[in-house]
Amino acid sequence: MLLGCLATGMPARAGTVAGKVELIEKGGRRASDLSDVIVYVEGPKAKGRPERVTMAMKDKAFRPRVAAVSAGGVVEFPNQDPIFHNVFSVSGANRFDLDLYKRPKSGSWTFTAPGVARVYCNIHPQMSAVVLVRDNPYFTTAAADGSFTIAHVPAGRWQIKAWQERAPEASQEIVVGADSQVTAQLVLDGSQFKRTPHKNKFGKDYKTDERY
Ligand SMILES: [Cu+2]
Repeated sequence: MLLGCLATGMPARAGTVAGKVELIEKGGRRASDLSDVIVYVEGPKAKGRPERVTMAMKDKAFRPRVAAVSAGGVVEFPNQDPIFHNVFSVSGANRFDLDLYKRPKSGSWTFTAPGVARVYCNIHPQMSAVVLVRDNPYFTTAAADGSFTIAHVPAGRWQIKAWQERAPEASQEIVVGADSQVTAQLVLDGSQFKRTPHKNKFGKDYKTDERY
């Protein structure tokens, strides 16, 4: 058993964190689809397994719009539209620019810096996505009904956090024991959210006419 744990890189003393997340939208309404919420454990530092996540560009939108990887994870950005897109980010150390390509070409980026990387298209201002880069592999995307399960979390006292782009992070302290399950309930408050326009890759406003 111990050998097996070492071989897979999983902690020998670990438990499961499960629970539910809710999101309060503007006007106090509860969100009915929570599948763009990332839930993660903060505290334990561990290298993730090599990951490759796909975020396609289709009908001038990123699909999915939100993804999480551990540092060193690769996100693939295939263009499934017959028009050019230009994926880029100016988020700190995760800054990148994949330049112009269209279907059937694809580009990818290795995200190395833990944090929130905001991803845009330099041509279409309405295209936006987020890659949450973590310093451990203990994260998951919530199900549409808000439920989540994170397995193999090392034993210890940590914070469980929920992230969604329209709300400040929600967090709760958890104590994970070996071979046990901890339950968490997280409520995100997105009632104060205000959308602000972003700049293009040159730090300028977008022009309204699309040239490609
Ligand atoms: Cu585009």
